[in-house]
Amino acid sequence: MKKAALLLLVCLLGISLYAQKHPPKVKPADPPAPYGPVPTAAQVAWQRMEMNMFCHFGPNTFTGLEWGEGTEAEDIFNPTALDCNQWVSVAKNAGFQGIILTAKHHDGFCLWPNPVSTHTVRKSAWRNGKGDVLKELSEACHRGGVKFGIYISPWDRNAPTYGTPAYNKVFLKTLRSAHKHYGPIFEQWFDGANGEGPNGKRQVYDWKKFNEQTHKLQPNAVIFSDVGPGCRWVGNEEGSCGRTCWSRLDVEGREPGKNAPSQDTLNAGNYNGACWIPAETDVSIRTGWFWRDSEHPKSVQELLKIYYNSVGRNSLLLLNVPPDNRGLIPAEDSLRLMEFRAALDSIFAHDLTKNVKLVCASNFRRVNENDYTGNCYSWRNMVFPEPYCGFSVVDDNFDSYWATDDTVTTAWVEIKFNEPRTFNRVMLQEYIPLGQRVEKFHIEIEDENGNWRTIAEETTIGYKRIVLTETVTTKKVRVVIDQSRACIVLNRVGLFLDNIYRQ
Ligand code: FUL
Repeated sequence: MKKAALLLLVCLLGISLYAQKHPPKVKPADPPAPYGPVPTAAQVAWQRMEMNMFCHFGPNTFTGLEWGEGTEAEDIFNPTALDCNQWVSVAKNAGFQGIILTAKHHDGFCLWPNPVSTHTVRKSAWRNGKGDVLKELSEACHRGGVKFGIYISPWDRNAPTYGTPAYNKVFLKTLRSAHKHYGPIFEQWFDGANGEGPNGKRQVYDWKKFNEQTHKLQPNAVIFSDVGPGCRWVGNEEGSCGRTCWSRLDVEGREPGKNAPSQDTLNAGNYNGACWIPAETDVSIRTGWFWRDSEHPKSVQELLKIYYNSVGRNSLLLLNVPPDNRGLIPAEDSLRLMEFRAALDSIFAHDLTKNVKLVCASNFRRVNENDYTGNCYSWRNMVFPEPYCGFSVVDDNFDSYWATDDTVTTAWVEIKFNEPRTFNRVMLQEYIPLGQRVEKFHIEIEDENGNWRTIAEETTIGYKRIVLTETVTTKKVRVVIDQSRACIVLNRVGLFLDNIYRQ
């Protein structure tokens, strides 16, 4: 009898080992078709950077102005201890993936020896006219593994040709000189301010040519402006993206500046927007964009609020950290950034879904109901893993996702713990290479009596959504997608406990 039982056990073990090595040869379901406009590979890579550092630096750093007149003497620009390696190390330690520098602000002063301008570092006494901030920063970024981007203001209060068609040619040459010598550039920043030039005229910009040439010389550069085409202004400078935020925008007949979509539209995107133009939230760590001795960095609480209202709302955060008149990031700003980083790490380092064993979904796509295991459960180390099952929302692979059948636009995914867990942040991600779909969802937990209780109701998700909830303790959490514009495609659900930010 004992022998028979042993034999049976050995057989079962053998079958199970065999099955693990030789899963049944069933054709997996087709992946979902893309829905609506979708991002380019460069836009996906850009969005995944999440947080970048902005550096406003130039004559204004020395005059205290926000908008220089364009008449400042070149010698005004005289950083006494410029060290771009320090900027890069601050950025890296703070968790920024890229740095964008004001290579030319509205005053027209160029931080590199632009051959088509006389208002540049070449004309200043700084380093006997041999200095080049673009060179130093681009090289420091390259060495440090941080991506490099540039802001080149089309508005120019110094260029004598400004306000005439000739200026567009000068501006194209300016762009060319920066793009040819300091790349690769991950983002080209065009602001929308368009005031008068030295001759009292306003410029009619040739945006089409500016964008075309940029794409030709820097094919992976995402172009920022009020209307993209790579990414868009979020509509304010307070660091707040819309609670509903579509990465879609209508730009037909629109231009940066006066002819841009309304600030509300930029904040929320267009529900049926024809183009994929995600929101970028630019905001300064201090009051102004340029350094001033009298100003100080925002608190960790304010920075966390900005983080939740930008990265947590389907936007990229571009945080301005202005170098001072020595050419260094002041100690108080870098210390504040380290505190901010430490806060983010302590909140997001412990994802409660990390070791979860069981995830259940009300639906997921497979060729037919009889394939594989035939129920809605999926668990870690499944013998026959299903590519689109619920478990995909807790694995670490960006490209693996939970996806429902083509016709299913309302469904839930449930995370089950063995022991109760406490959290107050729910992080969700849609797999944006296939478009943005979810327009209404809510989060439920099971209470100790076995009743489901809603703890949050929201609209869009997009690349990343962090929902702030009350602090709850539960063994079961459900993300319920109430309305999706096509089948649901979610690649991540994370659960965290934030003991730092006071909402
Ligand atoms: C605006 C500019 O006018 C400000 O000076 C600043 O550079 C901000 C980021 O963009 O359009």
